[in-house]
Amino acid sequence: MKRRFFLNTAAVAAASSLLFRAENSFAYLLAEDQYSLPSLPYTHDAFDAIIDTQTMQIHHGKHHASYVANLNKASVGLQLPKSPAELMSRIHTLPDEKKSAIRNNGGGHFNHTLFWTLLAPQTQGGEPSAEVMQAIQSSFGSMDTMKEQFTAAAMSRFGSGWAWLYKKNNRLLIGSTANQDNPLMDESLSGISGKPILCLDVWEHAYYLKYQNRRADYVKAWWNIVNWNTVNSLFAE
Ligand code: MN3
Repeated sequence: MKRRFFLNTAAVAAASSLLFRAENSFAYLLAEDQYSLPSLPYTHDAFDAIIDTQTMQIHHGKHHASYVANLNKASVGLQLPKSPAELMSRIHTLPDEKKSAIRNNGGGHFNHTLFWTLLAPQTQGGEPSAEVMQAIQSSFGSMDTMKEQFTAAAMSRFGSGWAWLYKKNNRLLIGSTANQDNPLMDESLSGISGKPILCLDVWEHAYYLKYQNRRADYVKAWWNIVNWNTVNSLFAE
């Protein structure tokens, strides 16, 4: 009974909460295949008006899959945390010869796994909770201002990277990171630190087939498929 409820009504939120669970969530996985590609909680054509089917197929099945495969390769011989979130917080402590491969591919795995849970087909993403709205208002003044600042972060990230809304000391902040860095990494690597509750992939592979050079159109359309239910869960954890 409990399990059915979990799968049917909270699958997406649960998937994202797995990312942040520090203990034995992935303990059953074999050491040589420590990390695995999560399946998507929707079909590849779920966002067709906003993110086209082919982009979803390539982005998840090729790009994300490569990060997982390369992370597993780079992990051989190392005792790494099975939780992707815990792995992020340890990257700065890794030996130099392994650090960049695990930073890039582990970051890629963590970021994409989180990103998928933060998308929902239009009308299915819910609304910000009262707590999230209050935090947005106290940190930015209004939802519109938060969206403007987030969009500016996404637009001003030169080259490949991510835009983030993240929680730090009970405040919400907005920033961006290069490549596959994220706010769970040590600030000396990523430039920002905190707990991410919303993210947007602004690598060209995320939008080029449909939008080409028009990143602004992609960012504007993406707001329509934000999964606020996941944002609410991440904020509340
Ligand atoms: Mn990507």
